[in-house]
Amino acid sequence: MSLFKRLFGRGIDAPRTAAEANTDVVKLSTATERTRKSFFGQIAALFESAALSAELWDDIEALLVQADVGVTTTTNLVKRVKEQVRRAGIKEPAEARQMLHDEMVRILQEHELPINQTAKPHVVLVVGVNGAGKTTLIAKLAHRYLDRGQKVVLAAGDTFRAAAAEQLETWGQRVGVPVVSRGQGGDPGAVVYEAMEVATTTDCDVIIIDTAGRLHAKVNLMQELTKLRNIIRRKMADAPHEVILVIDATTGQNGVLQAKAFAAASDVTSVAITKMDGTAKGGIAFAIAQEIQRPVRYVGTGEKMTDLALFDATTFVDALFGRE
Ligand SMILES: Nc1nc2c(ncn2[C@@H]2O[C@H](COP(=O)(O)OP(=O)(O)OP(=O)(O)O)[C@@H](O)[C@H]2O)c(=O)[nH]1
Ligand SMILES: [Mg+2]
Repeated sequence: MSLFKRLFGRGIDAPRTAAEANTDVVKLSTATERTRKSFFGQIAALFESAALSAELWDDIEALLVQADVGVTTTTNLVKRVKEQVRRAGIKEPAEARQMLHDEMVRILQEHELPINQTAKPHVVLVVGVNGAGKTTLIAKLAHRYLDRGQKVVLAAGDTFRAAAAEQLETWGQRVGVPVVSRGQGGDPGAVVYEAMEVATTTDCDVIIIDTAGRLHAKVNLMQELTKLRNIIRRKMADAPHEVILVIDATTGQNGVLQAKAFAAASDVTSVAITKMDGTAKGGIAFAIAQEIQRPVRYVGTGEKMTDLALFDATTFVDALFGRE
């Protein structure tokens, strides 16, 4: 199936033309360059060996763990591929490589869901630990939706951190979308309520809500998110339509565990992996898909508003193995 066909129907911000789909591919490919040139390059090179030996599989396993695929995910993955190779009687390393490739795609596709974006406004809640890249992701999403002809409003729901609202306002100006904000110390619930009203009265297609990554020690972040969700529901019963969990690719397995706790406590619908451009350990995407059990929907590929790619499992694995 062509990339365009795969991406088509993945929401109102999916590519509308083959050329647009290609920009997502180029960004994913560029952002995974460090991973491709290090661990996955070495894996690809191992498959150029003359024969499939136990040692070769051990080396591959070690490289996958080093690339942050995670010990459990790696062990299960290699076990499955070895079993498939044995059953199919495969002797050619190149064929085994294809099986590993396909199995890796399968891991990433396992939790994929059809995306339904028919509600107006489509309400997106963005959550994640502090510094993960939530606010930047929101700016990128706003830019992407705007570019697709959608009318967007942002809600500065992080009223805890000093300058958080200003950061979102600055992004709003840069991107060219309105931001509902009450500054530091305001009630996030009131901000969200007002933004929902603004979205309805100004005929917005999409509302994207920023949230705090950290609160006072005595305030439970998860309870706050539940409260926000209830306020949103008072305005629109089936919202939020998307809850995107933002995970920093550079935080390693520890970051995945932290995110897992987050996902367990909030109804996350998908994951955005940020800072893929800043790591050689892009294998983290597999650990995330396995541990969080949600589809990866976006990848952050840099600090600019255009540095966002819609995730596609096949494209991602192709990029890691160095196929264009
Ligand atoms: N290289 C790179 N940097 C990124 C990416 N996404 C975010 N960043 C940087 O990461 C830092 C933190 O990003 P924010 O968007 O402020 O993170 P946050 O989750 O909103 O943080 P808090 O509001 O403190 O919870 C900023 O310096 C961003 O420029 C990315 O995809 N690539
Ligand atoms: Mg923020």
